[in-house]
Amino acid sequence: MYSQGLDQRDGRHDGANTAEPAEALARFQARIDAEEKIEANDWMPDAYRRTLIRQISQHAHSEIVGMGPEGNWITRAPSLRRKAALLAKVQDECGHGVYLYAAAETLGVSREELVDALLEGRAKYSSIFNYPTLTWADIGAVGWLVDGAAIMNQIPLCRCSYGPYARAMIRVCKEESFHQRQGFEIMLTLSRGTAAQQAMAQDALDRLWWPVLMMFGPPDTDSQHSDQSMRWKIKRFTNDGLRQKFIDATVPQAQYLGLTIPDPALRFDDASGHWISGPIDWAEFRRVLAGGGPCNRERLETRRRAHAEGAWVRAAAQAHAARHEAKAA
Ligand code: FAQ
Repeated sequence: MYSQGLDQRDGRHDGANTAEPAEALARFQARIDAEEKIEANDWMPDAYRRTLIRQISQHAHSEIVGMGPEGNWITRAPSLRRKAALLAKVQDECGHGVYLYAAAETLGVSREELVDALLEGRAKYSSIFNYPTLTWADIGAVGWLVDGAAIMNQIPLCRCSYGPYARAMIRVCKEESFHQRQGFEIMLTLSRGTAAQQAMAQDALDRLWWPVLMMFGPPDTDSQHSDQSMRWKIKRFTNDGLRQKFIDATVPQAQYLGLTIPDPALRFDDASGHWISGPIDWAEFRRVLAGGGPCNRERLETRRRAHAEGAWVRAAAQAHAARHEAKAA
């Protein structure tokens, strides 16, 4: 019930729907290869549509569930300035969820269907949001690392072949970049602070580093969807490719902060020019996806409660719209 399994209607992701003429599929692929944007009313293979609905809705759910871990700290932010920035960030995340649900709706699903899948535990959202935010430093680390990873993954999505998703990503990325800055600035303040503050910053990095690396998804060898999504130019880089870019960008930032990446095997490889990470515990990733993360249960219960408590708002909005329509008629 608390797992993150997705309701897949036919389980095929290879784009080979036998009912679709080979000629139409070839024309579609030619448009993709020519870097044309696919728009909502254009013909598209059924599997392309389903892949996008899956990815965009999981992304939307991540933004909405992701408000929780930070929302917990709004009332405990250490100053008015920190509180205002955190409030704005959490509101932005809500906005991202709304754009993304709207982008998914252009593919012929309703927001209600998508939200029900989340609330019933049938839809996935990013594994990272099943970890707790235990101290104020976690808010810095979430901004620095989680938003940093989100940007690394989302900048290429601005060039996704599906127009509505690509356009939504442009604004989302601009806002994520402010989020990353505010997180890094919190970490900078703590790491230039007292010994206790430095220890708090290091502890947040220690707990979040590995879960953040898992945000990029399973290793390429285990990624079910990457090959087809790359052919369709939904994804522009593989999971491992983006994870490596993130590690290369983040290690020097940690060094600047005077913090230690909790990976004794981490080393710089002169030949490739990359930071090489030690092994990632993929058993932990699978456990979190199966519902066994530290906060899976709490996150879904919070969403269900928020949805139930918001029922009167939805009812009032619908009544208002119906009155307007009646008046116009
Ligand atoms: N957590 O074959 P692949 C944010 C699933 S936004 C949970 O490699 P794909 C903003 C995957 O869905 C963070 N599930 O899949 C923020 C698939 O399951 P399915 C979210 C994961 O799609 C910041 C299965 O494993 N960003 O943080 C994860 O080609 C701060 C096999 O994987 C997006 O959603 C995971 N980490 O590549 C908010 C970006 N990784 O559907 C608040 C858009 C994989 O077959 C505070 N999404 N899975 O049952 C993507 O780019 C892709 O979907 C990937 C996965 C890269 C996440």
